[in-house]
This record gives sequence, structure tokens and C-alpha cells, in this order.
Amino acid sequence: MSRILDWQQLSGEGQQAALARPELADSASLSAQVADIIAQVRRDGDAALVRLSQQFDGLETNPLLLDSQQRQQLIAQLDPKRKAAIELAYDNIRKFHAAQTPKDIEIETSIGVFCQLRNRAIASVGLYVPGGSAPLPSTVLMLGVPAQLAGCNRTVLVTPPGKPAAGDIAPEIIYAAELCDIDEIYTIGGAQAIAALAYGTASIAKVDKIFGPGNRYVTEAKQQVSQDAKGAIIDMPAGPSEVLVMADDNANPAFVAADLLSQAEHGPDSQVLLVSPSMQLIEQTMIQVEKQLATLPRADIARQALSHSRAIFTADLATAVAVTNRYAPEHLIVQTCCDDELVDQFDSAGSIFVGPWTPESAGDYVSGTNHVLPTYGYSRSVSSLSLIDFYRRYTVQRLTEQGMRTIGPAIVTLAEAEQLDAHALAVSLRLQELDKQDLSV
Ligand code: HSO
Ligand code: ZN
Repeated sequence: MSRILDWQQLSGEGQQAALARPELADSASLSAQVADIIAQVRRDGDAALVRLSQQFDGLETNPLLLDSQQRQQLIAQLDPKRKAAIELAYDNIRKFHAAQTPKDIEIETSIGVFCQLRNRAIASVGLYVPGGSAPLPSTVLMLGVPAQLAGCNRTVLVTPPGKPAAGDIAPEIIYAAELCDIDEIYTIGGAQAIAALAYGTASIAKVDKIFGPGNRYVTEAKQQVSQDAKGAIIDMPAGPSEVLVMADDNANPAFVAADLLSQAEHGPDSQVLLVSPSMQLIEQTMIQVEKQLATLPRADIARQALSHSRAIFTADLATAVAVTNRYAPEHLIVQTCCDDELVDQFDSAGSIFVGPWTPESAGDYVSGTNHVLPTYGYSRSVSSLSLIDFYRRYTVQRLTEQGMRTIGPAIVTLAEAEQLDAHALAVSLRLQELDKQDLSV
């Protein structure tokens, strides 16, 4: 950890700085670059995808779509232990998400006035699975399981080609996709993959909604296509991934250190915070972090993330809770005297990991919760990815004659108040018709 900050000693500004996210630097040139990539894909379609994949991923061949034979060949290489672990993760994620199936409702709001809320799967969804330094089959499951449960007609997976074997995708990714019934898999990544999903090309049909985490280019591309009515909507805004561990003297410093490092190893821009009313725990954790770093292959990446991490020392647990709520972390790990009592006091974390036996890794992989979560303080108001995100909701209403009689006069009154005479007429004509019918009986 680079800095220990004593919360009590900080000025208002100092406290704000202690909880600040990094500025998403260089955004003007980033957004221009991404806009250019999107424009190329819109103009040149598949040819742009091939060109950009060569430029960014060194993809020499042009497999783009993996056929079923290629997929089966890859799955055959998969280690049985990994296969079984993917199956357990799939089962748990499926159980937790199946329980979230939304129910249609119908309510008679006034006599003869029937209102429905219906939930239907979004027809076509695009899932972005980052490649980067390691393939992420867990992300395939987090996106693919809810798409499968919702019953989306078409689910498209894009992922950057693996290196060094250009064109290959990790067998773990293919197997996870197979379990989720995803048969449209393209080896493309980056902003060009998002552009292809949003606008379509000759070989990739456009999707309605794009899901999944990615690097700065992917995130920026998602933002841009979501602002265009001809593009696609997206799951949620995103920034670098983050964890806040809240721990007191009861916590095991080795556990806390490992939890901090598991976030730090994701990338140099990962955000890592420790909040504690115990200076001893903070110091012990720092020793453990150094010790564990020595054993980690990704120590370089983790060190870069740790260089901007903070340990915040608070007067008591109540202050630690207040600091945590103010930061609104993507992941919140709680290891204190009183975890269960504290859980209800957190009002702004994306996902909470309670007690010493619940590392973030549990939710990243196998517990069943979704690991696609709002970052960058968005967890105050944006929800963690759930089954409902794969549905659209719409309403249906029907008035009987009786219903028209019941609410018609109020509609006319409101339309007149808004001076919208055609609105009033649409109702008064019908009311007159009903009066005529009454007279003729
Ligand atoms: N912690 C990451 C998800 C992940 N971890 C994937 C391991 N694999 C962001 O929530
Ligand atoms: Zn993780």
C-alpha cells in the first residue's frame, strides 16, 4: 500500500481526495481514436475488421467466425479438472439467476381498466469477453447464463484472438460458451468488435444490446455506440475495477492482503482501498502484501495498482462504514467483529463479500453472483448485472366500455387542462357513442 491516511486528520478536501477516482486521462484523443475505428467499421465492414485485427491483435488469418468443428477441437484439449470447475460455476450462476426470473403483472386500476407489465427477452445480445493478458471464461458465464435463461433469440460472443497462436481462443472460453448455448463466436476484440456488434457488417449481424467489461477502448466504444440511436444500448457505464476491504482487529491480515492483491493483479489501473479502525491491522496487512507479492507472477501489475492504493485509518467502525458508503465501491469485502450487523448499513456497494471465508474470488467465479458490476462510484445508482438486464419491459392496457365510462371524464378534464383538444375528443367521441348505445337500449 502506498499511503496510510488518518481520516480524522484530513481536511474536507483531503478526505475528498482520499476517495477520488483517477481522472480518465487523455480522453479527447482516446475518443477521437475510437470514433475513427467505429467509422472505419461502418464504412468498410468486414474488411475494416480484418485490417484492424491485424493492426491491433496481429491476427494473420481471418477466421472471425469459429465453426462447430473448430469449437469441438478446442474443447477436446480442455483439462477435465477445469471442465468440472466451469460446470460448478455454471450451475451456481444459473441457480442464482434463474431465481431472478421476472413475473408479468396485470392490475385492474379502475373498474374495467386493465394494465399489464410484460417482460420479454431482448432479441439479440452481444457479449464482449476481454482477452488481454489472460482469457476470462468466468466472464462468458456471467454474461452467457442470463442471456440463456432470458431466452434471447441470438447471442453473439466476441473476444480478442489469443496470442501467440493468432486466431485461437482459450478452450475454457469455448466450453463456457457451449454450456450457455452460444454458437456465434467471433475472434475480434477492441473498439472494432463493439462497432461490429452495434452496426453490423456483412458477416456479423447487428445486436440490440451489448454487455461486458473491457479496456479503455472498449469502454469508450460502448459509450459512443450507445449514444447513437442507430447503434446499440449497453449494460452499464464502466471505469477501472475496484475493491474496498473494511477490516478490524478480528481480521486475518494474510486474508486481507490476498483480497487486496486479487484486485490489484487485474490491471495497473485497478483501485484498491483498505479502510480500518485498527492501525495494527493496517500495518500487518502491509507486511503480508509485500510477502505475498514476492510469490506472485503478476507482481509487476499488482505493484503498479498498489502504487496508487490507500489505507484509510478511521476512529471507529461507524466511521469506516461512512467512508465506505461515500466511496461506493464496486466490490466491498467486510472482515470485522460484526459483519452480519454491518451489512445492512452499506448503501452503495456493487457486491458485498461478508466475513473471513468470503473472498472476492468467490463471487468472481463460483458463488453464483454476477461479477459484472458498476465501478467508478456508479454503484450508488447503477445495479449489478442481473437477469432483468436481458429483458425489456413494456406495458399493455385495455379499457372495457365500463372502463371508458369510469375514467373517460377524468381524461377529458386533464386534456382540457393541458389544452390538448384532440386528446379530449378521442375520449368524448367514445363517451357520446356509449351514451347513444345506452339510449337505444
Ligand atoms: N474481479 C473482476 C472479475 C474477474 N475476476 C474475472 C477474475 N476473473 C471484475 O469484477
Ligand atoms: Zn477478479
